[in-house]
Amino acid sequence: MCCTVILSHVFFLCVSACCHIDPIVAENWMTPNPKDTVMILYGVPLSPFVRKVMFMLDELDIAFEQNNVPPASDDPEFRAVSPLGRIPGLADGNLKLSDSSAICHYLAMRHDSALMGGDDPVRFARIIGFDKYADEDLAPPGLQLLVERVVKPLRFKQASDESLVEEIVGEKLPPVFDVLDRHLAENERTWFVDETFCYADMAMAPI
Ligand SMILES: N[C@@H](CCC(=O)N[C@@H](CS)C(=O)NCC(=O)O)C(=O)O
Repeated sequence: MCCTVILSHVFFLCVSACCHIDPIVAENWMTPNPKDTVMILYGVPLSPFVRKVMFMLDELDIAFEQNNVPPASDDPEFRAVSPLGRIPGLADGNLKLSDSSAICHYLAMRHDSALMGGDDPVRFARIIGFDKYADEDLAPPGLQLLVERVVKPLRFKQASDESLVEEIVGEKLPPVFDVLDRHLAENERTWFVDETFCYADMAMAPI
């Protein structure tokens, strides 16, 4: 075990040397600042993924500054946090994170919150399931609708594609919502996982 740790450290130092990465800098990149540092959230609140993180920050009562960068912005400060240009990104001192789920997990764990399910494995698994459902099943048609009905007309002064809107509303969204309606009806639940508000509800709500 000890040998594995030493070998992995040596490997990391060799890779760092070959790639000219200073291991101290690499470690700083991953090190959060003390809890009183003001975090910076990158991304406009129109994005449901940004709103999910805002939800979590608010629930945990964390003060933050918001840099309202649009998706795919070339702003170098933003690209240092989110290299692919996706929003949201979060900087907590030297720590830079992108992806709303990664950010929310980090925030909840750092603040020792039960919003991620605490130490109950079933609750945790259900929360992850809903997060992925929101991300992979609900978000694609939901975002398409947002683009057609909000972004195109308001931001780009373009007409929305009405046949696409019809397809999203008539065919793509109903089966995704049916699963959720059935789940809530069958289980007579107030919130998606159980009777307690948690991260799963934050993942669903913005979309
Ligand atoms: N799974 C990611 C999705 C983030 C995402 O796709 N954000 C969109 C805006 S809603 C974006 O930045 N798109 C720009 C791009 O993909 O270039 C998350 O949860 O953060």
